[in-house]
Amino acid sequence: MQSEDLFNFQKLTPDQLSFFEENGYLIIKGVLKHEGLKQIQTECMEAWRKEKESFDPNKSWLQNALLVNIHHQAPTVRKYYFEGPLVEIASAIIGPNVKGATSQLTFKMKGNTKPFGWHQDNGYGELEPYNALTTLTALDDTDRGNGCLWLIPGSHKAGQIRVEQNVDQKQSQSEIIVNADDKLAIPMEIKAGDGLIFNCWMLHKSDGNMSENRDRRILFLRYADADAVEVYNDRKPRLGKLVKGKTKFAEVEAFEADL
Ligand SMILES: O=C(O)CCC(=O)C(=O)O
Repeated sequence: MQSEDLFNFQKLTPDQLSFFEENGYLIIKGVLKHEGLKQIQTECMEAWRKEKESFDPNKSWLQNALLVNIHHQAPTVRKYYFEGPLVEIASAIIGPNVKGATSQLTFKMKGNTKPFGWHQDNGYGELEPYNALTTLTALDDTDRGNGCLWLIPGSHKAGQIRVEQNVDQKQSQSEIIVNADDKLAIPMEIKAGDGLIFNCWMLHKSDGNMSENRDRRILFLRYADADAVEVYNDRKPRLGKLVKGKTKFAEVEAFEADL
């Protein structure tokens, strides 16, 4: 099937771009077409069932809710991540040279009542330059009942928030929780197939999925400048597929080039 039958290619308007700049986030309606949503749901569930059991309160967030590198297992996700509408959208924000930085499922299935505290995505694995873009594509309708995301518009303007973690916390990949004022937060209630994009410094969180019969499945894809480096890792280049433009790093150029 052609990409155009699966995805809704679109260019951000000047109004959308200035909304993003001011508020640090943007909801983009219907990035996935009906057929694209169906294919991605099916492929992701196949991968999920292979690796994950049902929610266990004694397991970590990572074990219960994340499945990394989903584009290795799901061909429609791969197409969407590498060549879908999000690439041009990311480029309008990041610039002409863009790489994929992360692909994962963040699934909060029914019964997963664990909240996820306030944080910035650049708090986990700091990248520079500071223009990486998180994109969340909803695979279910998501609202307050099933653990939608909340964010604080404009909070990206505070820049990088440094959270001290001791060695044990770092090694156990424990959550990085930042102080934030819940009263300023707004819920990101979006429909299956819609996209939510936000700045790497955006403060966001989610509550537990309190619904008895609705999953809250999200496809998380992050993009960065093609030359972005990992500040926490001796400033080595983040390895991710070059999806647009060029890079000065040979290892980035070669990374997943044949995938
Ligand atoms: O899946 C969620 O509810 C939270 C995910 C999130 O905030 C993240 O992955 O950065």
